Amino acid sequence: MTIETRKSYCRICTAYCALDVDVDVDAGRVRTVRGDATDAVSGGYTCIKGRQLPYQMYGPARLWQSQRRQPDGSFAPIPTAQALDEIADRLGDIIMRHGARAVATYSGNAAFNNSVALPVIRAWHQGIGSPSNYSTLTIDQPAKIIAAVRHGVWGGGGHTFAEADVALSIGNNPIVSSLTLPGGPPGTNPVKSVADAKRRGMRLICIDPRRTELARRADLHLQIHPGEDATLLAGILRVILTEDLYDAAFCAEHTDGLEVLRAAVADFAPDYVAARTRVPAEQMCAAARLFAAGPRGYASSGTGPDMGPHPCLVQHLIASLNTLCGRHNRVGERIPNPGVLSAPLPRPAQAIPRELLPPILSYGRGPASRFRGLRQMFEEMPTTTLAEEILEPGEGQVRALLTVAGNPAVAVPDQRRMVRALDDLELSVCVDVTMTESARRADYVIAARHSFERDDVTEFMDMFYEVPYAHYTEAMVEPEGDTIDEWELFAHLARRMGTSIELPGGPLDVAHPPSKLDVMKLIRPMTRIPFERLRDVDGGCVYDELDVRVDPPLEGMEARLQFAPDGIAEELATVRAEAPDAGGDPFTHRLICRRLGHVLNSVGHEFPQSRAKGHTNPAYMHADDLADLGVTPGDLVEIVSDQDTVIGVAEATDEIRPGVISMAHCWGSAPDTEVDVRETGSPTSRLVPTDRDYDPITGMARMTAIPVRVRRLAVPR
Ligand SMILES: Nc1nc2c(c(=O)[nH]1)N[C@H]1C(S)=C(S)[C@@H](COP(=O)(O)OP(=O)(O)OC[C@H]3O[C@@H](n4cnc5c(=O)[nH]c(N)nc54)[C@H](O)[C@@H]3O)O[C@H]1N2
Ligand SMILES: Nc1nc2c(c(=O)[nH]1)N[C@H]1C(S)=C(S)[C@@H](COP(=O)(O)OP(=O)(O)OC[C@H]3O[C@@H](n4cnc5c(=O)[nH]c(N)nc54)[C@H](O)[C@@H]3O)O[C@H]1N2
Ligand code: SF4
Ligand SMILES: [Mo]
Repeated sequence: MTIETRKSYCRICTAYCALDVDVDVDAGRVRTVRGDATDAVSGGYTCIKGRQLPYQMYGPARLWQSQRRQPDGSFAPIPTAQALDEIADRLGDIIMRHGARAVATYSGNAAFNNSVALPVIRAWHQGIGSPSNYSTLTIDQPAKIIAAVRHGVWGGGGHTFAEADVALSIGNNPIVSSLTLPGGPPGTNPVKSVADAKRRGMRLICIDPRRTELARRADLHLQIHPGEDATLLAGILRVILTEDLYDAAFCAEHTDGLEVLRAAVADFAPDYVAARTRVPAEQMCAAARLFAAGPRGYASSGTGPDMGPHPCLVQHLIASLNTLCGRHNRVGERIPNPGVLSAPLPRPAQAIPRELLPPILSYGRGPASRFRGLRQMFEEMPTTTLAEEILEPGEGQVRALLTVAGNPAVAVPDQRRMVRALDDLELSVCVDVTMTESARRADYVIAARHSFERDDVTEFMDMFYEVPYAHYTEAMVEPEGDTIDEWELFAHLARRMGTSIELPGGPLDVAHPPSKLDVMKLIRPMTRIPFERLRDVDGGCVYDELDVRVDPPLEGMEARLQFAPDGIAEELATVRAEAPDAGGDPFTHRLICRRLGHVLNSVGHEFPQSRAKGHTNPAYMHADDLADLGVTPGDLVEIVSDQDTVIGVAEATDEIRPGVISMAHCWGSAPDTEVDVRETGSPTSRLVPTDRDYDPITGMARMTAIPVRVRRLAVPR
């Protein structure tokens, strides 16, 4: 057996940890992986999920051949090319009968880690004339993009964690989630990054209802009552404004609306904020002063505040906090990471006018949803409306759904309706590496390439790294079985349907598909470092030669950052008028979102080492709550929201306060299989309504701070 070690990176999550991959060249198979200690960013770090990549690739659950549903409901293998021809013909027929809008795509989390899938899918949709392009973006953190558009984008970029004197992290636990957001603690090699920062004296403030792995490392942990981020941030802004701790010169030169914001937060006095958020007033004031003192540092956030109430307001307040304290790079400063794959455009020290932002940074225009007055944003439809768009008859009804690298049956809010919708489709296709809960309900399941069978580049993270880093990987082995890369699948459909895929650099030749590298170049025709150079480097690399400085403001380009764009003062008044959460009946508890280290959403539940860590998503509660309920760890509890009910396995934790339940999502199966909760977990998405309690701009459902009540279930263990 000849083993060759090749460099690549893990694509289970966006940490993109660099790996040394041992390949058995005789068998053409990946054997083992380990962290690449020489990598400048991940430094050898990996997690339990990534170390099981060979199992994901070759384990019994791997799908090697596409499947077609038989009349009796079972699946039989079908050549992928034949399946795609049949699917293309059926899509053509559906478009003829119902119009192009009837054809929808839902791209899941794993699609973001294929470096060309999403742009190709977007262009394919434009080619067939269907706006029905959905992804997890709109059930994740869409509020961040809305805030960037509404508040404004600073051309010179913001401060990074690596150079921060103080960092404020809100509802983000990168130590477990590995999620990196601009200015926040890096999700790649997170333990070391945070330790290094603390060693050089950086102060860390965390706002989280749970004493997370990150919060434990913080100088100040503000243990907020779930869902009260808008109140707390308004309070912090008020302290900074009333104590004159802000960058008045920067604000005078580059912003509008400061006095409106000042008036809008005036009623959020420390005692009021403390009563609502359950963060002691002194602690809130200390956090405000510490953050404002800087002088460098950034306020960043993860999913916590985005899944709660008023997500767009909260993100606006976070953006405003950074601007208020002047945490933007100034003329002549070096931009730590200008983006290796970004176009070499000027980076001026000013706000970029809205009309010059790329289409992905847009909302409120484009086709309207048929529901709740929502519209396309980021050239996508809101995923919280997908089930209704499928189920509700009338013009524009979705009749065919292509699910790419996602698992809507467990991930999308209002699970019962989503599952009903999947079953109602005329044509349901899933593209996946394994048979998922969604795939089991599909007409066709297309066997996808595993990441180790694909060329890819660290596209999604390009702007988020703290240094100009990129990693181009080629496929580790020749693909086995009869699988397909997503972009080739859409090229195949376009060829058969006679439609086009127009990418920024020109049309994709669907009759003679080029190499994946060529597709990357069509998507990004201008990059600071040419793709060929990235390809020719073995492993990840920091392109330190990219010495990009912040340019002076551009002649004739006028735009300012906005503290009080439309709706902000009004929404703050709405928050102020809300009755404080007294935690009374009927909903005694608040269920909050969290991640578990051994799985990624619905991925990895069957990996052996992950299963050994746990095969359910425990309902974590404070010991006092368990005692009150007469429950001991391991007992079953019934968790009821105003939408639905799930069964959970109770577990004790001292990381949260009484009255809070912390529970991971994407577990369990389709409705009515709760008996298996100890083996398969249960889907919190079932508790979440989409037609009430949603954000009016994005349609985002409330997936944290969910009001629930809980009681013991008297069943034998
Ligand atoms: N209640 C509640 N609901 C939530 C959340 C929450 O916090 N609370 N979080 C939300 C968030 S942030 C997200 S992102 C969504 C996740 O929603 P989804 O993305 O729909 O769910 P995942 O489980 O991540 O699905 C990823 C799928 O990709 C497949 N896959 C893995 N690798 C590959 C590959 O290389 N190619 C292909 N084709 N497929 C692959 C996996 O087998 C899996 O089926 O859930 C959302 N739902
Ligand atoms: N191991 C692992 N890694 C993952 C995933 C996974 O499932 N497992 N999922 C991936 C996905 S799809 C995503 S989007 C990212 C998410 O990445 P993160 O956003 O870092 O995810 P979490 O670790 O859930 O951190 C969210 C935090 O918000 C807190 N929180 C909950 N409610 C509130 C609230 O009302 N206010 C505040 N301030 N905080 C609140 C929770 O207690 C939690 O600590 O992780 C990705 N990485
Ligand atoms: S943190 Fe784990 S899952 Fe994410 S890229 Fe690294 S090894 Fe893979
Ligand atoms: Mo996500």
